[in-house]
Amino acid sequence: MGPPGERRGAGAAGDLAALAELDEAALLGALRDRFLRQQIYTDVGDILIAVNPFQPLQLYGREVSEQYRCHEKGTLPPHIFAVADRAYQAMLGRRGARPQSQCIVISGESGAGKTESTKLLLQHIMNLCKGNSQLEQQILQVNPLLEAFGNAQTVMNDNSSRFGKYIQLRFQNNTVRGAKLSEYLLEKSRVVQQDTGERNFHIFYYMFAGLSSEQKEMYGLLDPSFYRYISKWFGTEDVAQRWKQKYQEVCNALDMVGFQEQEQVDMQAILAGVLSLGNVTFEPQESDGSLKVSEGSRGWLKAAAGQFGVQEDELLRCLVCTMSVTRGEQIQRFHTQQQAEDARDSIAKVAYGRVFGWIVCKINELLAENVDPEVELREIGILDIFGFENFAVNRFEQLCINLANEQLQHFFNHHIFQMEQDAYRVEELPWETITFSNNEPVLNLLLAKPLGLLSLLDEQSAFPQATDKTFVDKLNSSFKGNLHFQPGRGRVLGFSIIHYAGKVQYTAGGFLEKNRDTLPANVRGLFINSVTPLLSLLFTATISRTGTLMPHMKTKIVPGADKFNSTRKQSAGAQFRHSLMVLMERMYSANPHFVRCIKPNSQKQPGVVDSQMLLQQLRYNGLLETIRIRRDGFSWRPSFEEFAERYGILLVKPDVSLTKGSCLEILQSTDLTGWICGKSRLFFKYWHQDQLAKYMEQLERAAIVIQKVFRRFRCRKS
Ligand code: AD9
Ligand code: MG
Repeated sequence: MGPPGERRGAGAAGDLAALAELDEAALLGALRDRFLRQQIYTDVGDILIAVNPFQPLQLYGREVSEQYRCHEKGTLPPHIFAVADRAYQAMLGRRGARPQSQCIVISGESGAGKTESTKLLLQHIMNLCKGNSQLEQQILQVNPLLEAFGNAQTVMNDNSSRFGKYIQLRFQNNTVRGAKLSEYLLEKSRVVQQDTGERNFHIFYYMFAGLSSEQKEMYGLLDPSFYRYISKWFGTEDVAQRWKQKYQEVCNALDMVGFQEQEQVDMQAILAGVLSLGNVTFEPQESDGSLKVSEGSRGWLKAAAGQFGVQEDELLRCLVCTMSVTRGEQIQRFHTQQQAEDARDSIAKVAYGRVFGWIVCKINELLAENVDPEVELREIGILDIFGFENFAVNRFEQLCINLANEQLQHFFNHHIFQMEQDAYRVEELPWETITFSNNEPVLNLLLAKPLGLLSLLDEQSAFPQATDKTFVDKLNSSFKGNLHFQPGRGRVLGFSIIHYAGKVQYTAGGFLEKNRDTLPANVRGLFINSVTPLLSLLFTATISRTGTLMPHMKTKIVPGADKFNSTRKQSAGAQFRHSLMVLMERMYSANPHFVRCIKPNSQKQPGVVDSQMLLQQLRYNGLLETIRIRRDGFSWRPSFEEFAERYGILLVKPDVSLTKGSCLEILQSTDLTGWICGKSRLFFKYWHQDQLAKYMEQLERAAIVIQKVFRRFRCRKS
């Protein structure tokens, strides 16, 4: 018996590990042909490749979901539901697996289909659980909320995730008991600035389309075209209709998650405040040259203060000057035009960021588990982060996003190549090493301490006199001759990094400021004293090391002496590095499943394949090497003990010893071929596990028949 695909013929194979010829052209051809026949899913052994169809396909109905429930690999075409099913069954320890936590890692560039895949995985897993408990429904329903506040249109994707998320579904036996959401690095800068062809977060547009005129009046909202932060373009009537519908979905989700009406009102008032604040501009006072609000934007300042529920003059003070206390004395320092504009934008970003953090907190409260302390808790984690990005202008955010993708690529390489090869070496099996492009050098360049890029950035951020220019100088001298680093060319201050997925040019402007991520002085005090209860709460809360909001510690702070600023907090880069580390730890402790999403063209068109683009993704995903290792390698490597314990039953005799001898006896009782016996473990191809599962099922069926016969026999006797 060979891999399942082989039996169906390699040409139409859903499993590329079964392809007879293996080179780039064959792989590209197979994927393209399948895609053009609307077969968007393809297996490479146990890894799923998903090519984005850019059109709704009839692939995800309830009946399909039922078909893939507890299915046997190879009997149905590759599907995202099959991955969910495998993870779920493996978590429960069915089909020959050891019961264990699982994680599903979805990767691919921006717009490749990660978020859609995540939703489908969740849908199928909830269906596997049963699909009708309140918690299961709630897990599915929080998504519109997250997308409205955390996604936006970019040039690469109309619904691009501007934050990363890891969803941990927690199970006891086969029932979901709770879920926890971790969010990573919301791209707050989008609130105040978007590049050509891009938009702000969806929620702002949904609000304008969905609010009634009375509501808009209540929030003090005018025509959307007035607001600088969102003034780009508003689209056609159709688009407005869709946004209106989306707004309704958001409201429903807010109700469902349990946001009080007052909280919802406050939240929208804060969003309105952010928009008004964005229109405030400054000009020098004639008397002393310090800044005042420009005549034309006085109204906006007043509106923002009203929407935030704070005093207008206090808000103004935060914008045009910094108050500090030195040796008991209050010192007032006036801002330059640039500093005032930066303060304005920082306030907008921090207010929005805290609203988002609070929503995630509330969702976590809603989905928190209700467990039986006697039963072991197991998890299925699903990781959906922002994909690799390479825009015309790449900033600090892109660097963090691409770092996360490097880390994931490393996780993939580690599981697919390194672990496999290490196992062969230890067991002294002959194996010509498969070369794969190891991205450790790039990770080192970014993460090493004390000389990696993020450390150098932190070092510079700690110097008040340092600038983006001194930071770049530092990089240029530290990374001279590094193969993955190139100094910037031309007039723009910047540098390039050669990532696993290609070279990206970064603009250094704003790196220091974004990394410091300081709250403008006195803002915390200002907002804590807001008459809008939610805003006050958001700023009394503390932010944990991992960036989650912990709303407690209600202490009043007197405006003017802001303690928050004086305590040193972690830089944005350090926080991100830390949360990535926590994430990786979680993932390394679980059994991984991989979904590699591929974007077939950059015009987001259905039925179109740009071969060059496809090829590039196959290359940097290391898919050719993956296929080889999955075809020639042995991805399942149980120890003798593990194997004999699980499959000893196939010998149908009492007391099977957990030794190599028993393992060989078991295997000889089957017709499995192609496995290898090492020094302490057995080496199997990925499909052997399915074949063994069949023997187990046969045995189970036989046992049931024997039981029935036995019962009938007993009945007759009595
Ligand atoms: V980003 O890194 O967040 O910018 P993703 O998450 O990889 O990116 P996303 O899932 O948002 O991409 O997919 C982009 C668009 O492709 C979606 O909005 C859909 O219009 C389209 N898409 C993706 N997958 C499917 C699918 N299985 N069926 C139909 C799909 N359309
Ligand atoms: Mg996404």
